[in-house]
Formats: sequence, structure tokens, C-alpha cells
Amino acid sequence: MTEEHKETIFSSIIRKEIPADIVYEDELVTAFRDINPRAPVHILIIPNKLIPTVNDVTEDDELTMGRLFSVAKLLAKKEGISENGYRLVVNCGSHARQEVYHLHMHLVGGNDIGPMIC
Ligand code: DGP
Repeated sequence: MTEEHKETIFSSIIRKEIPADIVYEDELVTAFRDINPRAPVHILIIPNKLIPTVNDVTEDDELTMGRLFSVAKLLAKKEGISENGYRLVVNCGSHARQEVYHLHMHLVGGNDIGPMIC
């Protein structure tokens, strides 16, 4: 593992070494509630494989990247926010204020969330 591919706390969550409110998991992705929710529903959907940022995504990851969206859709329905809408956010790098260098999709909704909350 290179310095740029150093594990984060999210790898520990996937391995269940530290607690998290996991709402979905399969062979490609895991989803759990954000520790600092900025909306009534705030879930992070992450690849099980450590991909630090969008810049590190390769063709081999296309199935996993697609799964992030299909799980977002599934969870939005499950959480009851499909009809009124929600936002999916993926921050990449320092200018986007990415905090955790394990690629993650924020699923946020549950009220009118206004502009730019993640
Ligand atoms: P970002 O700025 O896009 O890198 O967002 C990182 C998010 O991860 C932030 O909303 C807070 C969340 N987060 C950080 N550490 C933990 C943790 O240990 N558990 C959970 N559930 N969420 C975390």
C-alpha cells in the first residue's frame, strides 16, 4: 500500500473494527450514517476497496462506481426521500475539502437542504 493509498477510519468501519450505523453492505460497497449529519438523512456510501479519491478511479472500478448510484437510489427509497429529492455529493481533494481519503458518496436529504452542505 502506497502513502497515497493509506487506510482511513472507513476501512475499519467496513471491517467492523469500529462501530458505525451500517445501513447497507454487499460485496462491493458499504453504507453507514454520517457521524456529523447535516440533514435528517445523511448517509455515506463507500467502495469496500480503498480508492482514495475520484482521481484514483480506474476502468476496473466502473462496476463499483455504478453500484454507489444504485445503492443511493435504493437507500433514498428506503429512507422515504425519493419523491421529494435528495443530493449526492462526492468531494475530491483539498479544494473540495475532502476530509477522509477513502472515496465516499454523501446521500443527503429529508428536508430542503439548500445549497452546498457537504
Ligand atoms: P468529506 O468532507 O467529503 O471527506 O466527508 C467526510 C465525512 O465523513 C464527514 O461528513 C464526517 C464523516 N465521518 C468522518 N469520520 C467518521 C466516522 O468515524 N464515522 C462516521 N460514521 N462518519 C465519519
